Amino acid sequence: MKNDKIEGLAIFGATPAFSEKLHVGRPNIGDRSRLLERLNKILDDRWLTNNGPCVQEFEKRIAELVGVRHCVVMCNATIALEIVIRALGLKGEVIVPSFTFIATAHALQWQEITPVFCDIDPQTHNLDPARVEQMLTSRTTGIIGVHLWGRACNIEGLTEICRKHGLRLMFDAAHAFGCSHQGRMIGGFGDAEIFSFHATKFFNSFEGGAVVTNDDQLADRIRLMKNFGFAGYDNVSHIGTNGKMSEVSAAMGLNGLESLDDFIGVNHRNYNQYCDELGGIPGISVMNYNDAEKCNYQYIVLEVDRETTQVTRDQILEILWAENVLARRYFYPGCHRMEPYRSRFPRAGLSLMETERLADRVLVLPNGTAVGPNEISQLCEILKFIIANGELVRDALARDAQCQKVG
Ligand code: T4K
Repeated sequence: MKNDKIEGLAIFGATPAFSEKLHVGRPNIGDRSRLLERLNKILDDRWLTNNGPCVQEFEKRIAELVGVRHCVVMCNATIALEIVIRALGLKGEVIVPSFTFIATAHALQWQEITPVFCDIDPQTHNLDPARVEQMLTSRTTGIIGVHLWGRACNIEGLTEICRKHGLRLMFDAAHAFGCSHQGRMIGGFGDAEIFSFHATKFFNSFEGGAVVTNDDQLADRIRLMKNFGFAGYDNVSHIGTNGKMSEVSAAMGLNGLESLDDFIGVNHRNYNQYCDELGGIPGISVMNYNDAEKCNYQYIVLEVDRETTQVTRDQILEILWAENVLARRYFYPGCHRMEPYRSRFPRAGLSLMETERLADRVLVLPNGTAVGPNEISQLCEILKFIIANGELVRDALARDAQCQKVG
């Protein structure tokens, strides 16, 4: 903090603490010269897409790392979700959390399948199996669990429900690359799991995603579907789309794999620092990762209890943005409060109380190789100052808002 007075905050006119913006999803790059070598080779070989050598190597490396029989990489995780949903023959209704990125729900609705939003366990932020069971109807064909923040959802509970009711089970593992559950890598559970390698993920291929599965027939179908249904030259055996990953993306992915441990190491170090600096502050808590599992530690998730802090999560967000810290409210306001779901299911919130409560409390802070210890210290100082002066800050913000209204 520039001084110990609230006038030292940028929102009240001071210079922002950071001259450059601190982002939540700043991409990790890895070894740049090695990447450029790979890109040059792609250009020299003039093989740019359609199951080229980089894609094949990338798929092999991921399958090995995750310990699954099949990996099919794709242009992004949303298309991968859509293709798996179709390949599994889902229809009617599918149970999903509302507290997730909108792609989880859209991948269903895009195919005229109804996403039925189910509430979460407030401790894990993931689907609550007891509530899932209450949402089943005769139209339910499957469940999509999301391993939010890279923490495994209740895989055993969901598996048991699917077994009992003859449902398909897939996982949106967009956040969970490099993470494990009870010592087994995430990727090998359910009928299939989907990773995202989008630029904002700790491990990226610019844009990209992958389906991983141990089901040979499903993998065959997915491979056909992501390539227009082509089973060979001039032979289309299936309806399909274009979900292919380009060689450039696969090269970036291969490059990232070589630095995977470094990326995770930096995330872990940053996470520990956040925990140390913010631990014990009343009214805010840093979501914990289980160190006994493999974690990618990508998301630094803060929960704000406004009754204690006196300032709301949104006011803290506003103050941070003024300081050039672009924290985010993932996954506010919940899918059910976005279109087309808000209009289709106006009463959904009644059964999503934990989702709504959490969506109003969560703040995600910057992490990754673009954030260093000094920046984290400075950011935490600002947070500590806000909380220590909660009432003063709240009243000053209210006065400012009043002045703006009058002005
Ligand atoms: N399922 C789940 C549970 C997901 O979280 C996601 C994606 C998916 C499925 C679908 O996966 P993909 O089809 O995308 O592979 C971002 C990402 O676009 C999205 O991929 C991700 N989840 C979601 C959690 O976050 P936004 O709206 O936050 O993106 P944006 O552009 O605001 O970027 C976030 C921050 O990162 C900004 O502060 C800017 C910074 N940034 C971003 C990009 C793209 C950079 O510094 N450099 C960059 O290149 O959605």
